[in-house]
Amino acid sequence: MVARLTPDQKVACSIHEILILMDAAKGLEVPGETLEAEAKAFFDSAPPLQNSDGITQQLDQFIQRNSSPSTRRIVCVTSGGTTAPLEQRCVRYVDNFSSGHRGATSTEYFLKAGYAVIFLYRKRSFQPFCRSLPDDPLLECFKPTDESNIQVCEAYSEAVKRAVVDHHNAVAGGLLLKLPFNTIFEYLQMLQIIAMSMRCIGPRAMFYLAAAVSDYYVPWKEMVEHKIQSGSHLLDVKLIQVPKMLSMLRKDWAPLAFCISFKLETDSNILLNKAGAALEKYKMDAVVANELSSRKEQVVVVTSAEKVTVQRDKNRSDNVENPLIKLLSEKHAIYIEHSGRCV
Ligand code: PAZ
Repeated sequence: MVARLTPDQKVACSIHEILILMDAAKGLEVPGETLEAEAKAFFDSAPPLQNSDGITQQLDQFIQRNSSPSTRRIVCVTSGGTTAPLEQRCVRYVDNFSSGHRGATSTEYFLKAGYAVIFLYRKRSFQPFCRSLPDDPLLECFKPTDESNIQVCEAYSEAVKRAVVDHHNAVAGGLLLKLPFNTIFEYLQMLQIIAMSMRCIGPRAMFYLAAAVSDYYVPWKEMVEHKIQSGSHLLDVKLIQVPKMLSMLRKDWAPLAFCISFKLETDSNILLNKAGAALEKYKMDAVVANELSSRKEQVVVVTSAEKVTVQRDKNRSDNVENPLIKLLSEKHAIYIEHSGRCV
């Protein structure tokens, strides 16, 4: 697909318009047999992931530590939005709105439910245990007492203490592994490495795919190296569809895992149908359907058997993620029991 843009500093904003155009092309199905070839082409041409050996090593240690002889469940939570760069030496990129709130908050509830969590998150997105802190915690939570000392402001002392202690306990206790990404290339390569590493725990693995993943990207080899210059009135940007890696995850990377994907729409009239279609197409165990403006209030968990509405308990000033993780954790336990393949 070719999109025409005006070449100025607002490229990242203008991308919104071409995404609307490209949405119309989403209905075009990719024949099943070409998916693997497309996925291979994506990975073959992606810029190699930095420190992939180090990441694999961290994962192996984390999974080992949380496996034998324990029967602890491990969830990979993906969080925040991927970027699709327009230049190899990237100045501009296609982005999306995702803040990472869903992934970060869910991570806290998964830890409470006894899971070990691999948190695959967009750099600078929301982090677990930081929900009660202000936007700029470093500058707003601390104050100088004299030239060489700082202290926590009274108003935030409890929140800072809780965040630091809970985060430290989870990471130092070997229950939380945090892996950052920026681009769609990094995200998909890391997801693949994580899934392959988690294969050995079979159905005890869960994927909770809350990240908003780019639908379209510029293949690395077709991307210009340097910053796009603003010399003419039109800028041609050719974006192609990102291969549907959910199918690869289900079929090849982690076939025994319990897989939850998310479906976001702005039109509530199409949301549940789209979630149902994704459930079937990608053979997910559940799809969490959410509508943009109400996503923090309610979601619908769609499975082959039922559609369950999960709501935030306003009286307890709760998060919708609390009941959501309870429900998914119960479903995962049943899945493990029924799979009969628990390792
Ligand atoms: O990150 P956030 O808390 O601002 O938003 C969460 C979300 C809406 C990105 C997530 O719930 C979701 O639906 N992720 C999948 C989006 C998609 O359909 O690609």
